[in-house]
Amino acid sequence: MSRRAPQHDVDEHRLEVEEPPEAVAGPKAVAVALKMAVEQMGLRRTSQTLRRLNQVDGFDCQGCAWPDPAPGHRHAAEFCENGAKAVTEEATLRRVDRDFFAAHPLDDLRDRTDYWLGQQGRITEPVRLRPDGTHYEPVSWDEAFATIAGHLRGLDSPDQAVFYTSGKTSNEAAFAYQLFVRAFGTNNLPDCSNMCHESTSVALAEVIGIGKGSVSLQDIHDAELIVIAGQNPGTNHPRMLTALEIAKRNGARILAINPLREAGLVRFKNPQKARGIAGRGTELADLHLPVRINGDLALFQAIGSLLLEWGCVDRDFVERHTVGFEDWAAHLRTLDWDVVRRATGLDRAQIEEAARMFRDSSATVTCWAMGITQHRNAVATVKEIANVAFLQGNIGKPGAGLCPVRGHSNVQGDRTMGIWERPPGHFLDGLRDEFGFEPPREPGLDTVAAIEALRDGEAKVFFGMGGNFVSAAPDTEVTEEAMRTADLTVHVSTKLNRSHVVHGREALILPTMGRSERDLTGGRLQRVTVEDSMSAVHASHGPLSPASPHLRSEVDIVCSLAEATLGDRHDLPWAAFRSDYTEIRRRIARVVPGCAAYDEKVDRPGGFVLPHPPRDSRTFPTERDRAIFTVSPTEVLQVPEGRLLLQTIRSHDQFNTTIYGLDDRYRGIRNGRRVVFVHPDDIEAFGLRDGQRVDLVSEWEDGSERRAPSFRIVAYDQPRGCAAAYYPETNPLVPLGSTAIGSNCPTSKSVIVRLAPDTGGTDAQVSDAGSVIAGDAKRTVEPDQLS
Ligand SMILES: Nc1nc2c(c(=O)[nH]1)N[C@H]1C(S)=C(S)[C@@H](COP(=O)(O)OP(=O)(O)OC[C@H]3O[C@@H](n4cnc5c(=O)[nH]c(N)nc54)[C@H](O)[C@@H]3O)O[C@H]1N2
Ligand SMILES: Nc1nc2c(c(=O)[nH]1)N[C@H]1C(S)=C(S)[C@@H](COP(=O)(O)OP(=O)(O)OC[C@H]3O[C@@H](n4cnc5c(=O)[nH]c(N)nc54)[C@H](O)[C@@H]3O)O[C@H]1N2
Ligand SMILES: [Mo]
Repeated sequence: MSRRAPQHDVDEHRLEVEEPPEAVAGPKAVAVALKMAVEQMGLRRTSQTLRRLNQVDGFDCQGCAWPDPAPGHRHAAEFCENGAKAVTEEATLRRVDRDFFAAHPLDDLRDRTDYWLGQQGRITEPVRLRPDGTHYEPVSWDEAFATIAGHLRGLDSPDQAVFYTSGKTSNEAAFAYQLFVRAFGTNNLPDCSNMCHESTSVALAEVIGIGKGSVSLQDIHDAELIVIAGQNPGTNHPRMLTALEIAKRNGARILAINPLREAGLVRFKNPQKARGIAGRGTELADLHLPVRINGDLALFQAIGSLLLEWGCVDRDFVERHTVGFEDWAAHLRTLDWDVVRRATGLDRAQIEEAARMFRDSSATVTCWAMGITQHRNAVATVKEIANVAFLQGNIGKPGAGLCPVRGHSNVQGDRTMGIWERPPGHFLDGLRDEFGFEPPREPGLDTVAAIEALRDGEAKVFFGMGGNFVSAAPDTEVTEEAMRTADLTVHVSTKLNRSHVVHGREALILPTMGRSERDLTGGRLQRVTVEDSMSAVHASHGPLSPASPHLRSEVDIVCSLAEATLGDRHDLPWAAFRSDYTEIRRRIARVVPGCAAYDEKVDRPGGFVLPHPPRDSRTFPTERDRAIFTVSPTEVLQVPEGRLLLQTIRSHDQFNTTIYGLDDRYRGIRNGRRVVFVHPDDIEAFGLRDGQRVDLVSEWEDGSERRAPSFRIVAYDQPRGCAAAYYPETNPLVPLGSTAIGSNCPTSKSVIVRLAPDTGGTDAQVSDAGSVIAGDAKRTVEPDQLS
């Protein structure tokens, strides 16, 4: 399979490569964020929004899920460069209105990148694409709901519809949405989690009894050792750097485990402090282990075996709170160090140095993200991380614990609210008892299974609550084809993206408010609630007036759709939900475990923290009522001669498929995204040269090949045999069938590729990269029209 790169995306005439910086954040970060904000929002709106971001009486950043400091400990500017970009992206004054759609037929929009589409601005009214239509056209809300309801009611079975969620949706909208979907009759609720931390959720649920992390922000501050594995906080969770700085000041050591020496793990200049502006900043990682991609399972086994050998065992914890220790220890005693060396690319001395850091710490927090979860053996790797924590009793005590760092700002809350294709029985019992109908019990489709069902004609309607399914999902060509076979695709969105232009026979875009906007649904000022990566739940109120008077909130959209589809079936309180979200919170309090008195508790300054038995009392609600040591085989991911193991990552200028700009400052890239980072010796061994353009061709076990054209080779330090390139440009390379065992998460961090002669796009005479802001995107509203 192959596809041409969009011409304006092949930016070889502008792309610049320089040395990555030695420190991150600092005044440069503030300057970059403010420039982008003022360009798109104007001065007044910039100050109006950023002032309220992450404040107790303000709104929750729609960027990442990193927690806020306790009330009283927040800065006047409690946000990071990338948080400011996320707000700008939403609060921009650019607009996509009916004239835009009239001027841009789908044939035109289909050739645009996600960057161009996103830069056009906020969508202002609902639009519809009729069967065989050439343009999206305005449609009334009522007609839109009637169209969707007509399709849904016409299905042979509710299981022929798929209801996706991205992780920005508020708890109120998520709860109402899953209630609607289950009342309609299906558990087909795939979400972005299925491509993200699903491996974590599955592994932790099995071994500690709950699929969430066990630490608080205070634990990070108090830790003696912080391990950061497969995560790039400088870009993806920049406010974590402030917590790491505090921890360092308190004496913590930091161990970074990452094939790349990410600038954000090296040195941090806190832009909120004079010291950060003037001085050299804080040294972060004490040790960086440049692990080979996918070597973490073997690495944690090796660390475990050394700790065992050195007698570093918390006997009391192991005896009182765990099962399976003996089997695990026996397995590690047979560990083959040659296999470890090949899997990790590290020698024994390096691993011993890391193990000594564990040995010398009596309170260790281990953090991880996509570098761990998006591999074939990801679930086993997370369990191995847990094994090492159990060994030293590093869970359920101050300064210690397991810390999966989540992605989307409310992805964890959405799951708590029931956005889950495999809901636990007790959750469904709760819904039944509260709402008096029998919810479906059959597990639904996750993201990969949903694509397969669409592809095979088994699913016919796709409904997306936020997100950009087509670009975010693996195997772009297969996914796009699957979407095209649908009878109807619907997206509740703030901005245009590729999922709107690769559509079913009929398509709708329902424009919604973002979190920065004042929600006056039902004629009253509504607030919503969200949960961060550390299970803290709190309220969020947007300060801005909505991007257009025709927008509706996600809650409103769900309730209206439910009324149109279900009529008075099951007699559910949609009108009450819509007129006052307090009514939804009252129901959440009665259905969702740990949420008693929800509405009162979320209003406390800083909100409240959901219960977590391992963290709170060292109780482990697993099948064995204890924490479970598990045994996994030590593996080496085999890469054939002449091939590379490619990981697909985020640049500093994007939020998932939303591209803020074309720079990746911390990796020394300017003005381009089609780059592939390769070790200089590998470049030479392949007879290639730095700066050359190549196609990336992935090879899958069934013999099929996938091609992503025209990437510029950039020599970059990392373990031999490894490579990195940006997502989503590389999603065409990830085979749909290549997923993690146990969680079905696409293996976006281990794709076997070869570098092939460039076939597409090199003839680009003019790079359009710089001109995306030109033309239609100039159609902005005046700031004075808004308040
Ligand atoms: N600004 C910004 N913030 C974001 C996002 C964004 O796109 N932009 N996305 C949000 C979302 S949804 C998520 S899930 C998170 C993602 O946050 P991250 O997980 O930090 O995101 P990635 O860019 O995928 O980076 C993965 C990191 O793992 C490393 N890595 C890759 N393979 C391996 C491996 O085999 N072993 C080890 N040890 N390391 C490996 C990579 O070098 C890289 O540093 O960020 C969230 N926050
Ligand atoms: N190759 C590869 N693929 C990956 C990954 C990877 O590392 N490598 N990472 C995976 C991960 S971790 C994740 S989480 C997924 C992300 O997958 P998604 O969550 O589906 O993707 P996003 O890019 O975050 O979605 C952006 C769109 O959301 C809409 N939006 C923004 N704000 C709002 C809002 O407030 N409400 C509504 N209704 N819509 C809004 C906008 O229209 C915007 O275009 O991608 C996954 N795919
Ligand atoms: Mo994510």
